[in-house]
Amino acid sequence: MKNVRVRALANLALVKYFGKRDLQMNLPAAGSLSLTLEPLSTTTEIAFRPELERDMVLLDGKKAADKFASRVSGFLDIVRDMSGTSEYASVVTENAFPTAAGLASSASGFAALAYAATKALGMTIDKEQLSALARRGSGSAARSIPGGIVVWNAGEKSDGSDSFAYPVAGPDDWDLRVVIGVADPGPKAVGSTEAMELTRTTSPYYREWLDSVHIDLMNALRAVEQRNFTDLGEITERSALSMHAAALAGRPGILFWNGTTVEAIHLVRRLRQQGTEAYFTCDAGPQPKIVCTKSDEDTVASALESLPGITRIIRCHLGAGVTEI
Ligand code: 2P0
Repeated sequence: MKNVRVRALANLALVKYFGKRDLQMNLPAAGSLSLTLEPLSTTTEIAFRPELERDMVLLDGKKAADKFASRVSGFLDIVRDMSGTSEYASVVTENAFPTAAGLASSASGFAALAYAATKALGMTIDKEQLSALARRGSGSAARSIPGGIVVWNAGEKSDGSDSFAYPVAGPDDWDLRVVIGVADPGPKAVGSTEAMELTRTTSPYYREWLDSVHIDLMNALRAVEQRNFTDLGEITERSALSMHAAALAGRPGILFWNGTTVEAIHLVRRLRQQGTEAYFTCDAGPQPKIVCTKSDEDTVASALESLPGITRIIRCHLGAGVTEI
């Protein structure tokens, strides 16, 4: 069967996904909204071959660790079930950014894998079904299929067919920028799935967190429609702080931040006082991510770059959905 090579971008949630309604099907307890981030890309090449006795997975030029390889194989089993093939595949995947450091490599990774595998097997599948499929690999991967500004519906069905992401603005519709500071390039201390489950089952603030997501998502959608950056930015920062507050209140408390992350929050507040419209967000790792518009990007980038503990900055803009290359 044919070789297929695809490229997918990571995404940054402005309204966060943190908590599942179904662990097995990877269904979120609430919707979320994200920006698709160029140039944070994963490139994946796949070929299904009759002579293979198992899936072969290369990650960033090396044989993948067992944990990662079995996650890829588990996902390919779902695709094999859907398509009716029993062939194993060789998968060569490369991330253009630090893997598993809270920079959403699983989002671009499983979006790329879902598209590459279904294409290679000649499956007819629309973008919404593809998004729902990518979700099975990693929840946030659902949001790396469409491109631009994206909403992922929680959905209600138990089979997950209504839990997919769709675009609410194209990559060229609004020139938003994200400046990411790398505060620790190493792998994250707690996995997202584990952190979400611990928060769901032990945090006294989990219910309140979920209630707040519904309101934030509605208001964020309106802000996108109206291109109201102040509203979107305020919702973004609030959503991140609320998510981390719910996780911090888990038992044991989950702390993704390091000292540099906290300094970045202070920095963003100082920038705003000085008239630069910048908003903080952060995911399941310590890297601060600052959302701004094009006119403030240089100011934000040089401020973040000079923060002690930041080893590198990555400047991002809105990018496209998954594509064959
Ligand atoms: C998000 N995160 O909305 C949230 C905010 C991290 C914090 O989606 O368990 O790798 O595979 O569905 O998608 C990262 O978690 O988790 C994530 P699974 P995923 O971006």
